Amino acid sequence: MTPQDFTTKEINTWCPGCPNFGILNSIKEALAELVNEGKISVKDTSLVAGIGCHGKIFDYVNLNGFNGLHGRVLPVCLGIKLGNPDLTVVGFGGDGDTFDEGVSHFVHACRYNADMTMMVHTNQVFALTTGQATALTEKGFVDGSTPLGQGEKPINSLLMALDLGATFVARGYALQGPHLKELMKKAITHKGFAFLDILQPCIVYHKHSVPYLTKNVYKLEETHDAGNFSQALERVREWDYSYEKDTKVPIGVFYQTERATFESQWPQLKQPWHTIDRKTNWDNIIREFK
Ligand SMILES: Cc1ncc(C[n+]2csc(CCOP(=O)(O)OP(=O)(O)O)c2C)c(N)n1
Ligand code: SF4
Repeated sequence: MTPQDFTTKEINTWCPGCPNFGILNSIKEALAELVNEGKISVKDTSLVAGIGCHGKIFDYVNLNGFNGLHGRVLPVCLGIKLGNPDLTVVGFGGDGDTFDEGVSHFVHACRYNADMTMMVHTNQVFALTTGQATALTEKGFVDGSTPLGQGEKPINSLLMALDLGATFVARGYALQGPHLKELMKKAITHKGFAFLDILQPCIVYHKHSVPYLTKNVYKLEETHDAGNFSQALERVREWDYSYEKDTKVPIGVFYQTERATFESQWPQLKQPWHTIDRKTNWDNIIREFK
């Protein structure tokens, strides 16, 4: 397979130059490579997206799935996983989608450790609705809905995920495609809940993050042990999603571990019931409605 095999006929309506294009390219490359390596199959892979600029990725990747409600990516992913644990499930959310409307789902997804992946397009604004502050926007950010400046500190989503028990915690940068593709492959093949934060600066409503990130992003790989939880905590604290100081911003896999998945602990799912070829008994159904 090639990345082009995942292209759809939909007209792309992202702003020209939006880093979401980088995410789109990387996911198509990651999926093609995983299929070619025999690690996933197209038929058994499901894509879920939320509502927002990020959510349009649903239209641009040729995979089955579900474009859900704002903030509800994770419950849909979990429903798919419980319906058929053999499927590979990949969710895409915005930072508003995931950490405002959908924050409770994120909390429990980290705790449950179902075998699925959540990729968050972190642009630190509600971009589709013209740039209001999200839970990840830096303090002091001014826009039409916060004319006096955003009052609260942003959530550090990686720190939150670690504390809540996510078994794979990583961050990529939409403008570093090859590195992001590798992170996506690792996240998708991880057994358990994988959280991949993707820095995706919105070049319309949060454009100051582009030069900042381009200057400060660096790769963790050489100096970091992803099996060490204390080290992971230290590294995710290096940048707090704010822009006051010229702080380095690490990307890469911060933490990876193994523990029992949510679905492996459900006795009902130990029987391969979802593979049974069930026949519809129309007579019974009609009788019920008569
Ligand atoms: C429950 C609900 N609240 C609000 C909206 C309006 N809404 C649609 S898209 C959007 C912003 C999405 O922002 P984010 O999730 O950060 O994604 P981005 O557009 O930045 O990719 C909002 C607030 C909605 N559709 N549903
Ligand atoms: S508004 Fe921002 S996030 Fe949305 S498509 Fe345009 S540049 Fe991308």
